Amino acid sequence: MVHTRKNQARLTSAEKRRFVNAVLDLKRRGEYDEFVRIHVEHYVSDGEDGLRVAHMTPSFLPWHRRFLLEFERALQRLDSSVTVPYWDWTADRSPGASLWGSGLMGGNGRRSDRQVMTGPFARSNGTWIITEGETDGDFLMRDFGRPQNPIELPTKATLDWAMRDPVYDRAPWDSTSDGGFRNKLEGWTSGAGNSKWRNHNRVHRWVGGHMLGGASVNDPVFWLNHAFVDLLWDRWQARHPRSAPYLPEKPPGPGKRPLHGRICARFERMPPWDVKPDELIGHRGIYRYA
Ligand SMILES: [Cu+2]
Repeated sequence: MVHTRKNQARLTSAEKRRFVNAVLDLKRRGEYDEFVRIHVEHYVSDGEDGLRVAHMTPSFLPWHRRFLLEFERALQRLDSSVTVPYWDWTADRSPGASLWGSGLMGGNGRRSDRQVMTGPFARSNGTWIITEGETDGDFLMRDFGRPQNPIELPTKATLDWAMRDPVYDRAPWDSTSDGGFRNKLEGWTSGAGNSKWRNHNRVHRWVGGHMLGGASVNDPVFWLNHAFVDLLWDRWQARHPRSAPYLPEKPPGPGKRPLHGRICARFERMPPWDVKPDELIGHRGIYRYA
């Protein structure tokens, strides 16, 4: 059956409760931390060696699509009514948004140690204990808007600038790609200061705390950000029906150092699932966005 992912702002309190309970249940079973580990393991950047499958790479979108699906399936094994909601950060832009209420994500970290004190993921509730990734403590941390060096969530205009680009991605297919929808949405730039972070990356910066690094999955809002990013790939395809939905088609050849073996072309397999970007270009028959 096709399931529907909804905007978090339109969830009923019962839907929020069921989503949160399934996430907490997954955590108690030890399965949640497996998702944190997978994300940490696949966090390879330009400057490192090896295949970049998840970030700074064309397969940023299909890799996270599959990652979300795995997570959603795990939740649905516990409660078949649950789907991953999405956070439209061009609309819900303040710490007062219902997203951060105690029925869903809980609020900001406190000033002293950035520890989240409200909602289901507060350490004091006893379930949300951080075990994966480097942290100052075993509690979830957030630092909304980074008051010591303020940053805003991405604007509609910056998102539209990414959505307008008719080319999926461009060589050198990394964080320095100077055009192409993928990097404009993922958000790496050569800019300085606050202009360094755009769209998806800027959301991670704005939330702060655990959302900053490879262990960002420790903050459940990770999934709501990525569900919106996933929806944006759909919208981009609908807006550019004549564009290739994924690039590159073919892997860069052995002569093309340093690209060879660093990225996944359309028909190459993405670890850890043995699935090709091509198989994740659509999701009809699995889920839809409302
Ligand atoms: Cu990621």
